[in-house]
Amino acid sequence: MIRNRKIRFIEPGSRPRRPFNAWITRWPLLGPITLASILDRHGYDVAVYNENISGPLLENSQALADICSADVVGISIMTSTAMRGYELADAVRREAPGATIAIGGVHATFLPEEAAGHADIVVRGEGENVIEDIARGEITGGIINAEPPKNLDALPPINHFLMNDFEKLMARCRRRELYELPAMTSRGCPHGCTYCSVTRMFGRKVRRQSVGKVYSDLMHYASQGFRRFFFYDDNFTDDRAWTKDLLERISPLKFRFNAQARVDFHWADRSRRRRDEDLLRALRRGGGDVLYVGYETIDEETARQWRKGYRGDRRLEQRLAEDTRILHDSGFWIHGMFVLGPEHTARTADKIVDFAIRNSLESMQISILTPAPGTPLMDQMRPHLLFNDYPQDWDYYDGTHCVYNHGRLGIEQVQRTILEAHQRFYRWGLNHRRLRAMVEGTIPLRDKLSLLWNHLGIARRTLSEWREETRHFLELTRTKMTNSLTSECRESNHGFI
Ligand code: B12
Ligand code: SF4
Repeated sequence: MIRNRKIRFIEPGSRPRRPFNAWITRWPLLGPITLASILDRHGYDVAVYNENISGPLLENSQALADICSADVVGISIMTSTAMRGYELADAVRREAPGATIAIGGVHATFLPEEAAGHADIVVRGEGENVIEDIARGEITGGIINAEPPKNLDALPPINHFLMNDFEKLMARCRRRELYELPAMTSRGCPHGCTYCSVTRMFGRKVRRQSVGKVYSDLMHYASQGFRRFFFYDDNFTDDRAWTKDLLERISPLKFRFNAQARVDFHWADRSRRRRDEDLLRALRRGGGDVLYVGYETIDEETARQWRKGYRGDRRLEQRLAEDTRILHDSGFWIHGMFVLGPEHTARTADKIVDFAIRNSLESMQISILTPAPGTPLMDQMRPHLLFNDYPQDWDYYDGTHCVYNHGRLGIEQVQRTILEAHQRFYRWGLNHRRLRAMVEGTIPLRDKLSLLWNHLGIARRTLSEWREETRHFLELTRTKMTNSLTSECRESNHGFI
């Protein structure tokens, strides 16, 4: 009976020309694949379509026929993919009126009524505890508040091969062992940054898998030929004892991994006197080599305002430089993530790039502070939003488009500033640290050259598409501004214009 139930999940594609598409096409969201893995284990006929990997589904008649013949179609949306998700849901509804459409994901969690306009079922929160009821046909409609799974050890290892065209993605990476296979060992974050959806979505109390469970999942992935991982955890190093324990267990296996961490995670005390050398060593020995570091800002006042929780007495910039040096001395490649807010100017972006170049960050990105539904920032910014024609304007809520009237710079200048900042940084292309990383380390030179070639190619393509996107976005902004001025005039002229 269950075996006859056919379930298809979809991760809608990122909009063309979105600057970070090269990475989005590499790393799928884990939500749909996790839910599919649960159903697969229970014997359902299940598959995941990821438009970032397979291309536009509405132009793929074979994929569309497969999706439309499913009993349940589950669509996962974040804010920047919400509109595309609705387009897909509407198309499935037209083609296959009998299929049950379920929408979930972080955007649907905070705007369930909007999503309900395109689906039979909207799931708020984590879907593990309700997905089987939906698949079995026991839940057929409504907005469901799902209880989060308490015991993450009960989840099966993720079956990435349930994703259609996963092999195509592997082929792009030349060899399976070079692909950073996504994994996630925890849910939730103890911090509460005003712009972030994570604590509101997954909670402040972090739920973590046991070291034994993570170890056995990694061994399972290794048996499929994977040797590199990307731990999607929002703060991989937060629980020191757990992190050391895991890394000690996996160090003999010689895996490599990327992870997200705070820049100051290596201090064992709040006054920055005692360094946690054991943790740094364990990270290296366990195979950590790329760290995604959310610096967000190098400016004291902004750090306070955004509740970054940086500690210490000296100037923030000096402390961040010291932290960066410590991470570099331990051999990590650092991708620095920064944010430009409404209180900032072009000078702020310049200072960030100076900081990134001076401290030899291997790569970096500056995002535009963007409000997401359900966050305190959204409440503060609502009156200033120019892009508020929903759902289509959600397309621009991706941190690379300024969706509000930026009081200090104006939207046009923000866009130019952000683009020029990246151009300036990436013009340096090969900094000495990257060159050194090329010659040192364990990856064969041939693979390094190909990785480097890929990275440079991605940077070049990304910047050229970004210039094009900026032109398009600025035209749209001008039209919106003219329309909003015209309607203000109309109101002040009592409708005579
Ligand atoms: C990995 C990651 C990325 C990767 C890959 C993303 C991709 N393919 O889109 C990269 C680095 C490229 C990236 C980019 C971006 N990201 Co990101 N990313 C993440 C991260 C760290 C993990 C995602 C994940 O796999 N989570 C774990 C799984 C289990 O959770 P989930 O996918 O949400 O699924 C659960 C539920 O949502 C639900 N569910 C989901 N789908 C469905 C479907 C059905 C039918 C049901 C029933 C339930 C259900 O059940 C699932 C299981 O519990 C999250 C933070 C986080 N902790 O989730 C941010 C996050 C998703 N990203 C975020 C943002 C803002 C971005 C960017 C806009 C940032 C930028 N400036 O570049 C871009 C845009 C990407 C895009 N697609 O357009 C925000 C999204 C906020 C929002 N409201 O949309 C998040 C939440 C982080 C944050 N700080 O708030 N990201
Ligand atoms: S930005 Fe990072 S540290 Fe802040 S709440 Fe979100 S996940 Fe936690």
